[in-house]
Amino acid sequence: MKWFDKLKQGLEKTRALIKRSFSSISAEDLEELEIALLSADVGPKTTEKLLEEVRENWKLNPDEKLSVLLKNSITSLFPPSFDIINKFLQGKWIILVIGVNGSGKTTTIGKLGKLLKDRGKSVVFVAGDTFRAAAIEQLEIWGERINIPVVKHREGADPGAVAFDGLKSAKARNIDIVIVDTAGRLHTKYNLMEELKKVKRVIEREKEDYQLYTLLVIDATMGQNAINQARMFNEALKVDGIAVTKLDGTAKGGVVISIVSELKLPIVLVGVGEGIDDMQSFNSIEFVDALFWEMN
Ligand SMILES: Nc1nc2c(ncn2[C@@H]2O[C@H](COP(=O)(O)OP(=O)(O)OP(=O)(O)O)[C@@H](O)[C@H]2O)c(=O)[nH]1
Ligand SMILES: [Mg+2]
Repeated sequence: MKWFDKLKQGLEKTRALIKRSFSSISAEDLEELEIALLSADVGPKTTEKLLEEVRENWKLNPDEKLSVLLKNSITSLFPPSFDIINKFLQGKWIILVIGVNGSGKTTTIGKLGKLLKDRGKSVVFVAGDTFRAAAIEQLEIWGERINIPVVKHREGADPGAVAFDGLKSAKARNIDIVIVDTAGRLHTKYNLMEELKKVKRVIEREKEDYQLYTLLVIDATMGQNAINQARMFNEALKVDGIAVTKLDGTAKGGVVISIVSELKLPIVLVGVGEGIDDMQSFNSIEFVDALFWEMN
């Protein structure tokens, strides 16, 4: 299936929610639309902002369709898109992948590794999740599938030490891209953040001519909880960009709009399935087109 079709299919439920609200609506009464946006997890703040803008623009363009007005307002929330893969093709990068357990970190690493390898980059994976049983093996399975080496220690080892070794081995072999997996759960959130900060410090200290990119992985099905997670990780670790996973099959696709509008963090990758080719760079025009597909 073509990428845009996958994205369209993934957004089907979110789209249906929004579409239904357009059936009987007047400029004064946008209540249905408000409910639809909230149900799609656009979030109260962003919903209010969008409704206000739609109302204003409707006054100026009373003949315009509501769906067009909403589409324009949503489009204007996104900063201009750029292709993160192109960015990673320039120079050397260490990509530190963080997020709560089950959000899709390891899967994202496999997919991203493949995208970069297909573009001619040399890649190494670093098994920094030494906490969860079988996490190392899971990363190794991805590595074997796409022929990417994995630097690992044994379960329970210090993730900072694994990151150190991963970098050392990448430098020695002149590898372009180092992708570091991390744990999503420790005994407490505090422990998790402290451990991740430590890993980040090791990387900062040892990176030499590599640039560090902190990629936060967010599960779209978490809806508005995802916003709180993103805020928490960003405060502790300063996130550079977000990968949104599991956009397939959820009606909470509006969370993408909410993240961009409320956190001012760029969404750079979007996952719409468990398969290796089910992830691409995020493009806001494409996202909005898929969200409003056949609505006009
Ligand atoms: N449907 C769907 N499933 C996904 C997507 N991305 C990841 N998954 C699934 O989500 C589950 C968790 O993914 P992992 O990559 O293991 O998540 P993780 O963040 O590494 O989890 P921990 O290692 O436990 O912290 C797996 O079953 C994946 O196949 C996606 O875009 N769509
Ligand atoms: Mg994992």
